[in-house]
Parts: sequence; C-alpha cells; structure tokens
Amino acid sequence: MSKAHKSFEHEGDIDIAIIGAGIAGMYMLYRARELGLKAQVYEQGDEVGGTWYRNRYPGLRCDVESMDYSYSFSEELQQEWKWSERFSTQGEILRYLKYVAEKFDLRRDINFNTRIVSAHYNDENGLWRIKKENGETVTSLYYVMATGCLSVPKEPNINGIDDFKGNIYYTTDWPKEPVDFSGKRVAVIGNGSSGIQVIPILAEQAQHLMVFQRTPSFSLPAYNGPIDPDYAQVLKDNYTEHRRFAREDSIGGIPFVSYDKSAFDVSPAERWRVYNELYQRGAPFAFQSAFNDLLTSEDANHTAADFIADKIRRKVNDPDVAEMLIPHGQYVATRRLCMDTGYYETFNRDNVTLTSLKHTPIERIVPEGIQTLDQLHEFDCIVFATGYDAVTGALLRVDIRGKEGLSLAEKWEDGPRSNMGIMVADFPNMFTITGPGSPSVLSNMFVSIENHVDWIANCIKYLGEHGNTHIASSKEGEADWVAHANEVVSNTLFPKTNSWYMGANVPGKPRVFLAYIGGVNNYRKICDQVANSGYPGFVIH
Ligand code: N01
Repeated sequence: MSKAHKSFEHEGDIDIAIIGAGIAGMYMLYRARELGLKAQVYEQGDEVGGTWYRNRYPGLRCDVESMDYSYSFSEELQQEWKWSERFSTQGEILRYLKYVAEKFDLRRDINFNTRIVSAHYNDENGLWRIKKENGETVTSLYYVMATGCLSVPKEPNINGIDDFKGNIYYTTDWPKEPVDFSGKRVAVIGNGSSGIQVIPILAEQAQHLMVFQRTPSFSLPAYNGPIDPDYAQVLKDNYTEHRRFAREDSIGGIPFVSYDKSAFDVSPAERWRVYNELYQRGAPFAFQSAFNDLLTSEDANHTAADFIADKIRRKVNDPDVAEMLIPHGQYVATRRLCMDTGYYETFNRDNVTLTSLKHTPIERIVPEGIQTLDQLHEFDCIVFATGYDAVTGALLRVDIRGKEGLSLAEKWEDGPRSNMGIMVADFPNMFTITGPGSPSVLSNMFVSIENHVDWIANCIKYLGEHGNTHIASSKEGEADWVAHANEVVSNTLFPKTNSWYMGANVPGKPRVFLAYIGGVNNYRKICDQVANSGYPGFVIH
C-alpha cells in the first residue's frame, strides 16, 4: 500500500497512538507504518498477544479453526506458518503472535508495561493527550483503542474472597508458571467457555474437583486433532479464495455455507441429520447457523436444544447430573455456544462433583472454603472462571474525553452508542477496533479485526489524500447505525436472554446488545460502501 498522500501537519508528538498489543494493535501498527505514520503502541503487559497472553489457563483453545483464526494480510506469513492442531492451544496462538511481532519487527514501536489511564481530546489543537500510569503524556493526532472485547475480568461478586486461606486462580489472569493441582481439593466457579475448557484438565489432576454451577451452557465437542498436512496444503493453495469467502460471503467470518432453510422446511429426520453432521464436525459456529431461523424462532431453536440435550444425556451416566448439565429453558447460542474436549464425560469421574447454585447458592467464601446455603465445602484451591466485562469494559477503563470534555463513560451511561462500532460522535479521530455495534465477538475475530484496521488505515489515507486531518461520526450517522443495529437484533432471540452479549453479567451494566448480528458479509459491504462514497454519516475536515 502506498503511503498517505500528504504528510499530516500537526503539533503532536506522534501521528497515531494505538492502545493494546494484541491481534488488533499489532496489525494496526503494521498498517500505520505502511502509511508512513509515526506510530506508537502502548501495552500494559510485558508481551504481545493481549488476551492470548494473559489468558493462559490449562485447556484453553480457540473455538475457530487455526487456519481461519490467523492473519490473512501477508501471503508469505500464511504460507510459511504451520498450525499443528485443528483448534490451537493458547500456547500455539501466542507463539504465532510472537512470530508475527518478530517477522514484521513490530516490537520497536511497542511500549510494554505502559498502562494508559486517560485520553483527552483537545478542542484547540485537535490532538489527543494521552496519559500513562506513570504520569508521562504523549500527544497524537489519531487515537486507536485496540484493547480487545474480552480483556477486562468481571468481578466474581462473591463476599469473602480475601478471607480464603488457600490459593485463588482466575482463568482470566492465570499465573505464568504451570500450577500443579495434584492431591488438591479444588473448586471451580463458572461454566462458560473458560470453565468448560479448564474443568476436564483440573479433574485429571485434582484429588477432588467440585464444580459450582449457576447456569449451565450448551457445549459441542471439538473433535480436535492434528491438522492433516494434505488438507493444510490444499487449503493453503486456495487461501486467497478461502479468505475472500470468509470476509465477503460468510456470516461469521468462517467459510461455511448455511443451509438457508428454516429448521421446519425439512423433515425431523433430515433436521437431525444436519445437526448431527455439524456436531460431528466440531463446528459450533456452523452449528448455530445450520438453519436460517435458529436465532430468530423459538421453536426452531428448541429443536437444536433438544438435539444437544439428547447428546448430553447419552454422555453423562447419572441421569440427575445430566439434567443439571442441560440448560433447560435456554436458547442455543444466545449465550456463547461452547466447545469442549471431554467436558460432559468429566462428570462421570469419581473425583468430580457437580453442585447447583440454583438450589444451594454460595453465601460467602470463608478461610476453609465455600459456604453455601446448606453446608461448608473445604478446598485447597478455588478457580474462578467467572468471565469478563465484555466489549465496553476495556474502553471505559480509560478516562476518555472527547469534544468539550465529554466523557465516554457519561455518554455511554445508558449503553454504548457508536457509528458502525468504529467511531463515536463527539470523539474525533478516535477509532475503536471491534467496538460495540460491530460483529466482533459474534465472528472470527481475525476477520473482524482486519476489516476494521483496513477501514481505519484507508480512512486515514483518504484524509491525507484530500488534505484533511480529522474525521468524526456525525450525531445522525451514529443514531442511524444504533437504530439499524437495534432493529436487526430485535428480530432475534438474543435480547430475550441474560448473557454477557447483553451486558447482563455485570451488575449495573446497561442492557444493550454489544455486537452487530447482521453478519460479517453484510457488515463489510456497509463499511466498504461508506468508505467508497466519501464517508456519509461522518464529518471530515
Ligand atoms: O465467561 P462467561 P468465560 N457465582 O461469562 C458464572 C470467550 N472465550 O470466561 O451465567 C457463580 O461465559 C456465570 O454464571 P451466570 C468466549 O467468547 C472463548 O467462560 O452468570 N457463578 C458463567 O457460568 C466466551 O463466551 C474461548 O449465571 C458465576 C461463568 O461464570 C467468553 O470468552 C475460551 C458468578 C462465566 O461465563 C467468556 O467466557 C474462553 C458468581 N458470582 C473464553 N459470576 C474459546 O475460544 C459468574 N459466574 C473456546
């Protein structure tokens, strides 16, 4: 890509400040350099990788296939990197991201151990003044939040955690050194994707494992394994088309063709066959779009729920435990559809007990363990797999102020408002990669991140070529997008479910759907259309 047409004239220290050195921040830096911008990344941790660096509990894998869950911007990179398993471990993904950092010499512009505490827009000079935790400041023309959607842990909100005299672990912030649970009495609280992945591994080590379940999740088996080299080669030979399909034609950024039929357009036997085929493929993203009405029709969704419930009953020996593990009365995929390796089978082990918090809630953590309504359970270790303050958590942790000192937290008091999830009215030159109102967590994050970074880079290039320096969402543009995103989701089952997608897991968080459900394919078309027609809905000067 050619450099920005004109150099930007401003009095700032740098052209672009990028917060976060995860998948998004690294690629943003790469594109900013291509434009010839003076760019700096600020990363609170001491390594690249973002969530994939901090989040390193045993059993952690991605639920998108490795060959899709990777950068597509460099043909050389995607040809030379070899993934070993269908679904990569956290360790392998982190090795890959470190490799990318080395290959493109990214580290020299990444400031590690540098937490940004505030970013204030200055109406006088049109620059962002960014403050680090150590009090130093830097001024920049563009300000990019690449802070991730699932990077800020949610408080477990259980009293007495500090009283516990054993060891406490959080899946969201796991120790760097491996933890040995052998011979230990271990508790796990939380049954989302993280809990479902860590529980089988801990069960193999612990003397006894007790799982405290408040809400069960639907989970499908990964059927993980080594990648067949022949398959990998065929895919690499066709990577260009494969990636194009993911970006332009797929709903979730993963090449998969939905049947484009209602679950009731086919016979019950055919429906079962379709579910079973996708189930055995180990493909949660595909499963949830098996039929075009799974996420809009309660009846259609129930057919998928019944299918998974049947699988759980077949796997779990104790019928009472199986019923506890089945998410009765829940829709499939309106909370994250999980992917596991031996999760349900783990409850057949003699050293594993499932406790339902619906029947006996936790009263508090005490020095010896966990006091529930009816008894004290003693433990050596407690593992919290209690999730994240998703999507807006990391954005609101920084004191961000736009025009006339307007704070982002104030503006978003009733829920996030954004134009395409990428820019916020009254916050000029601030970009949020995979921000609220974009496909983000409903998609293959690499695809959504590359789309946003490319959009931002092309936008900055456009400004330079047209002798401009500033862009902001107009209030109307933002209102139109919010209305559109709300309308699309209002036809689905998502708003009827308490989930982190709706902000429902964090007390006091506004109930707003945090993503865009219109599909990666349609979303991308809209992004391209906006860019290709001179940025309607945005104000440029
Ligand atoms: O978090 P979650 P997560 N007492 O919010 C329970 C991605 N991810 O870290 O629902 C008792 O899903 C809570 O119960 P409830 C993926 O997008 C991906 O597991 O509030 N329980 C719930 O069961 C995923 O969706 C991968 O009733 C409490 C659990 O904790 C997202 O990250 C792997 C509680 C939290 O589940 C988040 O997943 C890991 C309390 N006080 C993560 N507080 C893969 O790619 C919370 N809970 C495979």
